[in-house]
Amino acid sequence: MARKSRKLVVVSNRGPYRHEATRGHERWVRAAGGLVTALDPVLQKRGGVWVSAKPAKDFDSVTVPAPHLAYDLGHVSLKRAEQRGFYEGISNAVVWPLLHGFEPTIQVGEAPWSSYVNANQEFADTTLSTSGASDLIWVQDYHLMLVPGMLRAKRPKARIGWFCHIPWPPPDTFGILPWREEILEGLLGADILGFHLPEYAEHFRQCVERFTPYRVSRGAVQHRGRKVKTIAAPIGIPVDDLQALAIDPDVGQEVERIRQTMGNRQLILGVDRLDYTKGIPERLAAFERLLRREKIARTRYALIQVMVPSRTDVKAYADLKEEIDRMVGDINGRYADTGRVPIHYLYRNLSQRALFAHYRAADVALVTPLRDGMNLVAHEYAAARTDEDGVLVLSEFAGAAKHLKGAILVNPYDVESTTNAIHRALTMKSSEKRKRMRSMRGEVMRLDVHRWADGYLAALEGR
Ligand code: ADQ
Repeated sequence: MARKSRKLVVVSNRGPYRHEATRGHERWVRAAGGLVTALDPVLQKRGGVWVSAKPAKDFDSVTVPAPHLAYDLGHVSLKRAEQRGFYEGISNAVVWPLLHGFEPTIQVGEAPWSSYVNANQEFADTTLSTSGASDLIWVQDYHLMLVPGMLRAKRPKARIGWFCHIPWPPPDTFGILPWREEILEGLLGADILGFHLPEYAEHFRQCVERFTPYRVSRGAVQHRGRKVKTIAAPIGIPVDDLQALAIDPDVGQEVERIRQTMGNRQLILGVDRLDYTKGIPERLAAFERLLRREKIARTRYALIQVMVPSRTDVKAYADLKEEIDRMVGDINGRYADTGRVPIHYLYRNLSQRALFAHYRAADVALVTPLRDGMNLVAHEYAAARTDEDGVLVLSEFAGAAKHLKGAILVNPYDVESTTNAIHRALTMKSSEKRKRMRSMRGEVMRLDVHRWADGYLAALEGR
């Protein structure tokens, strides 16, 4: 079968696992975040190689049992200074905010662009030495936008894909980047460029038309005698595995424990990487308004906010952490009674089991990013609710909103209407909840991550 014979080589900045062995004590950790959630099950199923940066000791991670890895790990070693410039300086302080449309947050000029170029070259070199001419190479995300071009220069006939896990903005925003032409040129080294939504792909093509001499027609760019296709490929989650986890009896016991601990109040849940794109302060403000407005809210409702520490070395993230700490303290100080606080705030990773127990225990999930490529927490919540209970309040600015029509959609900048949406979710009739959840679950199954990968890789192989 031609399909199985081509080895898959995934290339991303952050890899899936790190193994530690200190004084006879072994520990495996798995990286937190959407990219690993999505791609690990794909590689576990297909096999192949995952090339990534050698993980730093302090990366955002969850301790996991030793995995049975069905694929190989390849590592790129970057010098500390180069890693800082490339990862913190350019990728996270400039490219991430800009592609999310947060222009005022970008900090151009603090790190040299050469660190991004050099790091991308290291990734390209390791990929070339780890792969063969007929392998499928699938580069991931905004850290590695020059890698497709660097691979193409050495291997003109290779099949190279790139996938964008975050939004792609219109040309007026993208055009702010001082290195816009180089980035587009780098990406156009690929055969297939994938985006979550048609509108992100459309924005990308508009950027090509504005900032390069290449012609765009019918979803493809004519690049130096080759055709580069742009496609919308909305990502999903490994639905079968996660549904099995959701109905595991241990998870069921944990659900009971959470409910009892929370005094059988109705539970509202937020789960995020700590990031300013996720709209956490706005969400806290909406919950505060509910507490202020409805006297009974204090005794009846509780918010559990779980946040994974993320990018703690970038200033904007440290500032946000302080702001959230202060808000949670203020709200709890004002509305708590002895033995009962309105916001339970966990600043750490949960194991997948604990996370799914929280999804099952939550009457309402709040997924209210200010901008998000897709958002897999929304998918996970629906997958966990095999009981067809629970309501999702979802930002219209998450890619997931284009798919999960059973959610209550909100504009997270509009605090008042978010408060109303939370209230509506908490008081919704069971029959309406069931109807909405059923529709979302159908869509989450349709967007299963294995289908996503099969569809993308079929396009990459030209099938
Ligand atoms: P992220 O910004 O990381 O991903 P998201 O898609 O929501 O966002 O994925 C987060 C993942 O981390 C989920 O699988 C969630 O379960 C996990 N997680 C979050 N908080 C956790 C906690 N406290 N403990 C344990 N696990 C936790 C990027 C883009 C998204 C896009 C994905 C995939 O920003 O828009 O959906 O890539 O393409």
